[in-house]
Amino acid sequence: MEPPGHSKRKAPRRRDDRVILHFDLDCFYAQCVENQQPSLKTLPLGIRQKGILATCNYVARRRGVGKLTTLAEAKRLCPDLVIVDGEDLSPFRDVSKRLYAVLRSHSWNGKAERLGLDEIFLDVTDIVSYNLELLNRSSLAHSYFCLSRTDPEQGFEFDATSFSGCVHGDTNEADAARGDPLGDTLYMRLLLASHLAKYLRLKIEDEGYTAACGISTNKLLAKLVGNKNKPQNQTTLLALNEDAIFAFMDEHGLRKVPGIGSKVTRILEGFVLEKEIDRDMHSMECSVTAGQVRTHPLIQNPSVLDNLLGGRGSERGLSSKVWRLLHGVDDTEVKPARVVPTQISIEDTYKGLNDVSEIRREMGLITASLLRRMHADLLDEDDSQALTQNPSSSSSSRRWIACPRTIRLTTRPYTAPADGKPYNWARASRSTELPSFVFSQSMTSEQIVGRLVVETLMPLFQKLNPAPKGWNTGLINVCVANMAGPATGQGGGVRDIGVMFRRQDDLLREFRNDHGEGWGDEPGFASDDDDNIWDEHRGQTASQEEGSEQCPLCGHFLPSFAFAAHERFHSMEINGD
Ligand code: DGT
Ligand code: MG
Repeated sequence: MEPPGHSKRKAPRRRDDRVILHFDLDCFYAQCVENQQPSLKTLPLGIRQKGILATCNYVARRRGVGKLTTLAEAKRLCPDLVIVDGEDLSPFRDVSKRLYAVLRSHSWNGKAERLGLDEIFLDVTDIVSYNLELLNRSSLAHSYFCLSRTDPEQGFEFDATSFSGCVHGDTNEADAARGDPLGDTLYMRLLLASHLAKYLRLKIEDEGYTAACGISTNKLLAKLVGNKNKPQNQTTLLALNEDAIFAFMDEHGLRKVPGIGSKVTRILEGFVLEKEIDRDMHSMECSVTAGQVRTHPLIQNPSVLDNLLGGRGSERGLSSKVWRLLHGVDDTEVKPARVVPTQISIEDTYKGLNDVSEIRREMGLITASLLRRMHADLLDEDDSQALTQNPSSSSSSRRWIACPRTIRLTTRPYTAPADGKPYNWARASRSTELPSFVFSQSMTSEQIVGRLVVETLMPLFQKLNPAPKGWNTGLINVCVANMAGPATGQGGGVRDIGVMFRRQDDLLREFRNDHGEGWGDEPGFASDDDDNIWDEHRGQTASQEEGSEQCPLCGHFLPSFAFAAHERFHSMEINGD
C-alpha cells in the first residue's frame, strides 16, 4: 500500500507478457567436486580459492559455514570441514557448458542466457503460450505439456490444476481474483511454466546436478524469487497485480537487488538514513530495504533519483534504471544463445619479418593455434545419441558441428613506434576456399597444419606480397569464416547453418561457446567472434560485392553506409593499444 499523500507517484510501465525461468545451480563448485568424488557428498565440503571459501556444500552450510568465509573462520565453525582446492576453473567450465546445453536444447526461441558459470535464464514465453492454447479445460488434472511443435511424443504429463513446487505470493488473493482458472492468462502461464521448470530441473538432475529455479515475468523477478527456496527447489512468483509485485520487491535489502550496486546503495541508504555511509565497496550489507527507497516521501519519481545519482561520470540512464528495478520492472531481454562463432581468427605481431623460413614458421604456429581453436569450438564428441548425420561413421569419431568454408590471410608491414610514423593501415587480405583436408580425422594436426601452410597460406602470402623480399611483415592474421553446417553424409553438400540450428535436436549439441569468458584469451593472439554479418563473400579470392566495401584492416566486407563507423571502431582499437 502506498502511504497517504503519494497519489502523484507514478510507477514505471511494466510488461507481463513474458515467462522467464532463472536457474541457479546449487553450491556449484562443490557439486562439481562431489561428482568427481562422490564420497564427499555426505561430508561438509568447502572449495578454496585465494584463501577464502568460494563456496561450500549444504552439509557445511547447515553447520554454519557460509560462502566467502575465510578458511580460518570456516575451520573454527566446522573443524571437520573438508577443503578442496578450486583454483582450476576448467572442470567447472566444462560442467557449466554441458548443463547449459541441456537447458538450451529445450528453448524454442533460442533465448538462453548464461550468467557466470552457474546461472541460466530461459525465456519460455513461446513454449508456455503454445501449451496454454492446447489445454483442455475439461480435464486439467490430466494435461500434457508439449516440448516440440512437431513431435507430439516429446513432452510430459502434468496436473494443470496446481502449481509445481513452491509459490511465493498471496495465493488466496490470486484464487479470488481468478474465478475461472483459464480466465486469468497470467496465472495459467506461470502455472504451466512451473511444471516446465520442474521438468527441466529433473533433466539437470539426470546429469547429476541440482538447481534452484525462479519463475516470473522478467529476469529480475525470476532471479530474486528463485532464492526463496534453495537448494533443489523452485519458486513461482504469484504476483498478479502491481501491489503484489511491490510487496515482493519492497522486502529486499537494497543491495540484494541485481543491478543496484554498492555505490548506488551507499548513496540511497545515506539519503534514507540521513547520514554518511562508510562501507567497503564489496559489502553486500545494507540496512535499508528497496521499499524504504521506493516509498520515501521525497522520492516520488526518477528525477529525484537523478539528483542523487546523476553526478559526473555516472552511468547514463542510471536513475531511471534504479527506479524501474525498485518497482520490479526489468524489460531486458534474455539474450539469444550463441551457438557457433561466425569466424575464428588468430594473429600475432612481429618486428618486421623478411625471411621466408621465418614467415613459414610463424604461419605454422598461428595455424596450429587456429586448428586447436577450431577443434575446441567446432568439433563435438559423437556420443551415442549423436545426431547421426552420417550413420556409417565410426562411433569413436568426433563430429564437426560447423565447417568454415573460407580461409583468409591478412598481413601488415611493421611500423616501429620510434619511426614517429602514423599507424600503418596497410593491412591487406586475401581469401580462398578452405581445403577439405582440414576436416580430416585421419590426418594428424601437424600434417594438416603443414599442408595448409604450404598449399594454401604461402601462396596467399605471395599474392599479398608479390615482391620477392623486403616484406617487413609486422602482422599475420589467419581467419576461417563463412560457417556452414557439416556435410550431410558422403558426397553431401553443406547445409546452411541457420537451417541446421532450427532442428531442436541439433541444439542438444554443446557448441563449446565460451560466451562471456572471452574467445581471444590466448596471449598475443586475437580472436574474433563478433557477429560477422558482412562476411558473405564466397568462392576464390574475396572480391568486392555490389554496394559494399572491403575494410583494408580486417578484410570484412561491409555496406558502404557502415564504413565510417567501422573505421572509427578500428581507430579506437588502435588508440587503445
Ligand atoms: P548457491 O547458489 O547459493 O547454492 O551456491 P553457489 O556456490 O552456486 O553460489 P553462487 O551461485 O553465488 O556462485 C556460483 C559459483 O561461483 C560458486 O560455486 C563459487 C563461485 N563464486 C561466486 N561468487 C564468488 C566470489 O565472490 N568469489 C569467488 N572466488 N567465487 C565465487
Ligand atoms: Mg549457485
